[in-house]
Amino acid sequence: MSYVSPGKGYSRDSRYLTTRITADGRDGYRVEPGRYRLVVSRACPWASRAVIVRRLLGLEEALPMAVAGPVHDERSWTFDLDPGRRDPVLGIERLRDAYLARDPGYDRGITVPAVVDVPSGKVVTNDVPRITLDMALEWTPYHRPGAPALYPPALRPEIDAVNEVVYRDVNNAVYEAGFAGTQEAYADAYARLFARLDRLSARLERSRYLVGDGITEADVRLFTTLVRFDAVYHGHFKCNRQKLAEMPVLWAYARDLFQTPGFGDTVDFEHIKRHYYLVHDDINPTGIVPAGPDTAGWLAPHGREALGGRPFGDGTAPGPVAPGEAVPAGHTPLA
Ligand SMILES: N[C@@H](CCC(=O)N[C@@H](CS)C(=O)NCC(=O)O)C(=O)O
Repeated sequence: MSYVSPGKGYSRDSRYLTTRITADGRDGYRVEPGRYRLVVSRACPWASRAVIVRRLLGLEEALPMAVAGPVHDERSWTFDLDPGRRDPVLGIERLRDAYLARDPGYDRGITVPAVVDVPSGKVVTNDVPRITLDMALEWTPYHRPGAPALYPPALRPEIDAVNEVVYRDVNNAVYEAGFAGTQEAYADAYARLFARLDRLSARLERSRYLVGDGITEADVRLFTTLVRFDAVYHGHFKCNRQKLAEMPVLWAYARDLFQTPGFGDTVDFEHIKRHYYLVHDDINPTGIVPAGPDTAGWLAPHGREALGGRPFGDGTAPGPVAPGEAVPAGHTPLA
């Protein structure tokens, strides 16, 4: 597959299916437990936001999840981890089938995360920035007792402002570096990325979390890029001024989150590496998946309790990972 356009910078297709699942059902899809299926890949940083938020809020039963295999072909993500290589609830082999059920002429990326309406088999939404906010705001009757407020009204302007620069200069900039088709485009993305990481590091030196004194949506969005940094962005995407493990504040911040229930227990380093190094075969034509880095360091003490902060605000940490949702031993340092 071709991800780089020679002579050009990388431009992300962010035209989403923007239908929303809401408490009042204004777009025709009402919040209803068990009606929808969240389709993800654990490799994907955008999908991983939804995996983490779903677990922090305790939506596992209300919004069941389908995990696609890490390596997709040019047509689609596939359910090749499931018995018979088929999602047991949707009954399909490829996520593409749910996109075509929604729109037989659908000609854009078959992307995760996607939320599928189980009765009709149609994708309702793949609107990445909206999916997690709607989990926080629209699914409240189904949140677990003690669920944190990930997008509290008083903090929204600040969370939105942080999210905007983190998207531009971190979440998306690593892709702009990795898929750059000119030296200039690469240099621009690299400079923006590390300048922003320096600023975030200064901010996080004094404060345990990005906004307020507890975990918010902003932390989830930064974490999903940081946790992939040394495994794929440093080498495969050439974001190599330093490794995360060489940036002490950000490394401690990321370890703190990793060790918090709901974060590290959703991360599958094998899926991450296999996806990036095998799917982007134009920038890794040998298809060799690196053996490292050693992930044991994610469990080292981080010392950030000293900054204070209340990870879950007035709430509590989520309980154990739901049955059947554990990341396989050998794919995580936690097991
Ligand atoms: N396209 C979304 C993000 C979702 C996304 O790109 N997911 C990737 C995996 S990390 C995907 O599903 N790619 C498959 C494809 O584009 O065919 C965005 O612009 O924010």
